[in-house]
Amino acid sequence: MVINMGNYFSKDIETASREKLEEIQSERLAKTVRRVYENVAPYRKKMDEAGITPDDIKSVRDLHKLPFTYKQDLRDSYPYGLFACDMKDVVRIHASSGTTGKQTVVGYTKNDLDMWAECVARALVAAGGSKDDTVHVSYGYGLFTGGLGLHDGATKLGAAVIPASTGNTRRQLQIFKDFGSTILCCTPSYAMYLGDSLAEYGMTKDDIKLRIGIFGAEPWTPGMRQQIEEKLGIAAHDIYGLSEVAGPGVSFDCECQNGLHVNEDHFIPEIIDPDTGEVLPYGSEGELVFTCISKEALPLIRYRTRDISSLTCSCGRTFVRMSKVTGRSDDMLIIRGVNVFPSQVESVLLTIKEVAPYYQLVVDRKNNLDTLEVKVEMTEGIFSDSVKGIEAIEAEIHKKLDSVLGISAKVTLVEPFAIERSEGKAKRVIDKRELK
Ligand code: DLL
Repeated sequence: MVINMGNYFSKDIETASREKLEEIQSERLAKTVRRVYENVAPYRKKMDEAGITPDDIKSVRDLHKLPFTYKQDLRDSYPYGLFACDMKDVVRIHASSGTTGKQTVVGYTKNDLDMWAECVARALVAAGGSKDDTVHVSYGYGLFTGGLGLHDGATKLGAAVIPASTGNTRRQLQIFKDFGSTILCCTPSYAMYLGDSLAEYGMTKDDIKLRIGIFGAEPWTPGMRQQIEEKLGIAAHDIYGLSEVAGPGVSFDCECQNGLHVNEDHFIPEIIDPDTGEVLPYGSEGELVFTCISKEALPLIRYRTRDISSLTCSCGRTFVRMSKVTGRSDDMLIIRGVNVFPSQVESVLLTIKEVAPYYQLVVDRKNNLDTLEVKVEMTEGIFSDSVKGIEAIEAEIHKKLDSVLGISAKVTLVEPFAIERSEGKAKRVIDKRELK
């Protein structure tokens, strides 16, 4: 296996020994814990309550002693209460997209932005990118971290960046063709949509030069990867991140396309049992937790992501790999006693060409019985491309869902773009039972 590193400057750390990496992590962790204890009142309080002092944290092996941080802690300290630096040193502010409640605000110093750009540049290189590429960024620019995150990473790499942002599909395709975009960065569902739209605008994948995709910000299945690769003629790579920890680039997949390497010199990952908080061994599935060990403005300690994944050893790069995030712990639904994950629904929808992978699960309770409705967006070309009627398509989805989920669901086809999106991400679950 040839590792894509080019002459990239992070080669040393990405292939360092585990011992060397742990040494760096331990030193950075101890420093960070001391800094938050001294500068962030809510952290000091939490550590005092847990009976922990900065002197107790000497190495990564002491990490488990520290209390967790939750999204609620950021909300309680809204907007800047968990910042560990002086506001005059903050040079950028972003906010999370707020798909699950009030937005959370995050800040970066100049050094934080450099570190973040470096993490994203590593992702681009691992996917086969170089300074000779033309990087087309179709994530949203603004408070969302996707647009500027990929932008700064590609700039750091020395590539030519096209800040296309979201929307106006015809224009995006025209830019692919005229400007010669070689790397596309956007949500996987938008990549699917762009692939489907080529024909509509009289183009084929041979009219464009795209060769790599850097897709993330929402869960996507291996089936979706395959379809995007075929539609656009590219290698589709996964990039993961969350605003609270940094943004895109917390982890990324490489040429193996088999798990995402965590940038462990900046973020220490753990997998825990979401119910008990117990740290689980490599290979076990559980909730991802990250500790930021090099950030200045917002170094979150043991941050509970709610994302479900597992960790495995690496493939040549030193950094540990996390499995593709299949969903969030708060996305898993228990309907009539059966566990239902949105990714199961997606895998069914991918087998039906008349619908897009934009869907929403609406769960309710009627006469003490849970009900599930699956709303699915039709593709724009449904009526010209298919001879099936809407009822026949709904019935087909119903039947397939029944066999995959093991429960019966009402299926409703809705117009393209009818499902609410935030920063390109569809809101996939509405659980009305919580409100009753
Ligand atoms: O979505 C950052 C990002 C932008 C990542 C662009 C990748 C590309 P937030 O808006 O704070 O930040 O949302 C973070 O999105 O906790 C996951 O639930 C989900 N998520 C992000 N990347 C992936 C991925 C950005 N590759 C939340 N696979 C996270 C699955 C992902 N879920």
